[in-house]
Amino acid sequence: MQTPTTPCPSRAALLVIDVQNDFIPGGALAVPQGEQIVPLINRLGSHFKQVVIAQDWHPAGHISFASSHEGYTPNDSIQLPYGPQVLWPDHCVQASRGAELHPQLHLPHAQLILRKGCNPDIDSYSAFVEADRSTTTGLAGYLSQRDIDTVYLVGLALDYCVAWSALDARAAGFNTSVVVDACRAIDHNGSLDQAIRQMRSAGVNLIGSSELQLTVGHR
Ligand code: VGL
Ligand code: ZN
Repeated sequence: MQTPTTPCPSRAALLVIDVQNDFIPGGALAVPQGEQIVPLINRLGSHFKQVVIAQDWHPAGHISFASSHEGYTPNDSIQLPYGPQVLWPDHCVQASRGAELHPQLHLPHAQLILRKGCNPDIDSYSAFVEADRSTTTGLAGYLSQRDIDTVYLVGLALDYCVAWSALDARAAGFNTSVVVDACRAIDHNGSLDQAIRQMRSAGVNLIGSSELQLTVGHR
């Protein structure tokens, strides 16, 4: 009757990406409807034994902030030593209210909160590898050492941090699915279409939460 989308759910982890005040309407880098995914993420999370929460966590004056570059405004793009960088409003500054996880996010059994984007000179959309494409966060090693071979991603924003994390999870060899209805996108300048194309061609599964088999228990 039920067809699992993953061959071995007990070796799966849920990766909850950047569900933080600054990415919710009212925050500094609001993702439209970002608040709507929180109840679904809580429900999905309760079925996973392994939950990892990623948190965008920038020092003040971070290189990805438009305010750090004279004459630039948010959504401009600049060239940095590691490649093109979109400039953002100041957001998720370490220890600020905006950087806190959404107050309704309820994942008490999550064992790892991974903070990324902490390097003042390198952005990190991905929870696995920073934007220089070589500095790792250690997350792939953490998951492998816990015998995880499958990851499901949810959170914000689908076209930036979720997509980059999913692509890197796939590149690191994990079976990788993005639960699309548990994500919301920024979607500027075609970023969402591009992210979806890239994920598809890399072998990332794009699924709906109803396709996730929850009753046979990840927990
Ligand atoms: C994000 C832009 C800048 C995200 C983080 O979480 O998708 N987007 N920093
Ligand atoms: Zn950021």
